[in-house]
Amino acid sequence: MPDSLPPLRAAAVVGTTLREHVLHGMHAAKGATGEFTSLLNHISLAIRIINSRVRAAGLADLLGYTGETNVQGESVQKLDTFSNEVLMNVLERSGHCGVIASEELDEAQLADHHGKYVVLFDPLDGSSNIDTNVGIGTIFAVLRRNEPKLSRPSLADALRPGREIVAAGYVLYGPSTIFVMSTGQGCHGFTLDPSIGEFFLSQPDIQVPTRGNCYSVNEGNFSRWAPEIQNWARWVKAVRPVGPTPDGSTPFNTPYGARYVGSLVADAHRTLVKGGIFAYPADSKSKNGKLRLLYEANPMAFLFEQAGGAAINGTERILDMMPTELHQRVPLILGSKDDVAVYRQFVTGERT
Ligand code: AHM
Ligand code: MG
Repeated sequence: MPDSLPPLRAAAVVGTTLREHVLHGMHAAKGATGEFTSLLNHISLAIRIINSRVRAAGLADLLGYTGETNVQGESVQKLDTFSNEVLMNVLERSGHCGVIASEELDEAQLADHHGKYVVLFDPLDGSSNIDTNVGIGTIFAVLRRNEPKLSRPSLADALRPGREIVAAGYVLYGPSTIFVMSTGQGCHGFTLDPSIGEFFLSQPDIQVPTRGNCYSVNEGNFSRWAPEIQNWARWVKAVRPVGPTPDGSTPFNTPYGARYVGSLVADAHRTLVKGGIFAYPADSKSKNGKLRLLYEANPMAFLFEQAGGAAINGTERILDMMPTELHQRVPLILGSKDDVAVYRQFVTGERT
């Protein structure tokens, strides 16, 4: 080694861990008891366990289907079941959850009577991509129960609008494992160092660009969409005249590029980092869209808003929707503010 290298300083070498980041937030919050911090640490533990199995799935006989069908009518993969059991187990043992609900369970589980929190999750999103080694993920939202000391946990604790979320995140098991999280103070990305099993802050304060140049949608559904959605899809592919944008940024005159993985976590993560738009609209087959409000759309919407982006169901802000059912589906459009605004204009008829 050349002796001209400067000596390494620990502060520059050891980054901020997820644990430290969460703890820092707790110290800043008045009256914090440490339960929220402990809950997030439990979620992080479950994620590291799921990650280790996802990484070795082909070796551990974890690929393929269980032969069962879940409440959504979808075939259950072995990794779906495993991920669900890990999260359930870790969350129940945390003692902080009054209600736990998962894409893989028919009903919400009413857990610890004194648990202050509600955790809603999709344990393994993009499961149709598992067997082909394409990016998959975990998505979750945390809400605070109403009056946990006075009332028993109930489904009503979970059926709250997304604007009441106190923390949300997703994990993308991609080339590296990335954990994107927000506790309402910005949106931050952490990368897992697999050699020591610790998440380190790698993308502090993520900001979605105001406008992007990619659209992400399953265009195989084109013939099933309403005419206004078809018009939007024609618009993103059209060459448009250059004109000034409202914020004075670079005008776009080329068609948008298409990027669609088919795993919400992967498509949303790319959109969060690079800008543009992700859309899963309603269609004649999926009349209310395909994605689930409580554990897919709401946590993503929370993260995108924290990063300066937007999320709507076509016309309405996702976070303002009042859920009526645990597994409710919703059209989901999220991404750069300007791109989401253009989509909305097509839906409302301001653009044709
Ligand atoms: P899953 O949670 O059962 O995996 O299903 C949700 C997935 C999303 O990850 C993705 O955005 C969408 O469904 C893909 O649907 P399609 O195959 O219709 O494009
Ligand atoms: Mg999913």
